[in-house]
Amino acid sequence: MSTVNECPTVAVLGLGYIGLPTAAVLATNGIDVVGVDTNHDTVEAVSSGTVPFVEPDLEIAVAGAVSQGRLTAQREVPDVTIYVLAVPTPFGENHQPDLSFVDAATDSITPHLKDGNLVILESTSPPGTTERLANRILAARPDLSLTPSAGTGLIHIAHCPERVLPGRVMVELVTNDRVVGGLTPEAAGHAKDLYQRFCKGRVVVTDALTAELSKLTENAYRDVNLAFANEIANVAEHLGVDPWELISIANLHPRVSILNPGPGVGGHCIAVDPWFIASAAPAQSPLIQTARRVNDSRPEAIVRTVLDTLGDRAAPRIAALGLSFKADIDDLRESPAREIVKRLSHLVPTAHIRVVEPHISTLPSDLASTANVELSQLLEATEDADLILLLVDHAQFRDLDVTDLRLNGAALIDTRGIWR
Ligand code: SAJ
Repeated sequence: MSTVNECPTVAVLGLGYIGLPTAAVLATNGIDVVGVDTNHDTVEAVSSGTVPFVEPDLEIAVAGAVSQGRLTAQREVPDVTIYVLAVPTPFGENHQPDLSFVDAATDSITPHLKDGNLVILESTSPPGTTERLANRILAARPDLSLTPSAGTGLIHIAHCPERVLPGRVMVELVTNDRVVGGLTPEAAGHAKDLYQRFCKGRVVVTDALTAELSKLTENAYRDVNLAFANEIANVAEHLGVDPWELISIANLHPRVSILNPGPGVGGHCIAVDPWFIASAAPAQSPLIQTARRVNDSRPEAIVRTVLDTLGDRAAPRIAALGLSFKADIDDLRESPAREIVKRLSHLVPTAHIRVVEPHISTLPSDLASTANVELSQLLEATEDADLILLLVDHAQFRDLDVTDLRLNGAALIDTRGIWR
């Protein structure tokens, strides 16, 4: 049997935080890759070798792959041998998974599928999504099947969840171990062959359901650990203890390793994925659901601290440092910093909130439409501030001389513990 990987051509659907780096790494490793995105601006940006978001070392990889002709971008789905789906999997009402992007991407490739093609779902997905994808394809294409059968073409389908850390994507894509879950062992084998072209870590093979759940388990594990740190911070702050000193002392124990508390847990992964477990097994996942709620309540705790600190000060000037969901990136998705600024702007309408976010050039629409919030520069925001609220530990803020800020007489709330 000829394998799909002898001389593969790959289409990556979704040129976002995961799809574009994956497309670039595949192309850099000698594979012809077509990036597909429904967003015209994204297609234009990638076609000209640029990157529409911040991720270290990505632009140089994209520019190189585009200039070599290995990576192209377009809105139409091409005929290739391997389709990689890297589209969003958000949640909707009541934290129920929204698979509309997966469905749309599936439907868009279905007419193009041919005997021997491989479809890989990379999007972090609720249990059963890979099977659902297969059923959708097979319902529309009765001429295809997952196992050899007379009169039908063979289609291979696998799930290979991404596990890379934003900010380190280009490194971790290559060095992390990968898990490949096939709907059939043959599908898993073909997917493994593809990832082994660039992945220096182990490529572990399993079934699709286990692969789906493994990714969700990893992020739920981290979320539960973050919830512990944030709950300890709540306890410490309530009792007048410095949470970072407390945790650093507790961490001296050889079998204790508590994470850093913060203003909450954001991003499109850890703040979302545990709900996919909760949705699939609600009665079996009380700890995971409680952890989500603990982390989701942290912005409210920070807002209360800010209100207590401001007291009855009239028309307070607040410098809010950072808006992204974590350090040194521009991603505002599910960002607790953004949530805190939004709540403050509503709760203290007389406040003037200057947001300093070095990685963006315009405020997101929910804040831009708020009269008392503006995007500002560090010095401008802090020089006459009544309160400096550190929300994200960007390098630019870590390197600040905090003594200078204090000299201006502003109150200081450091939600990341970087200026202790
Ligand atoms: N955070 C803290 N304290 C810490 C560490 C993180 O408050 O000590 C906060 C961050 O500020 C952020 C949130 O937690 O708001 C999540 O950040 P993160 O760096 O822990 O993780 P993500 O969301 O950037 O990436 C995670 C990673 N998963 C795990 O580490 C298990 C990554 O490997 C996944 O690929 C990614 O989710 C994903 O795409 O699912």
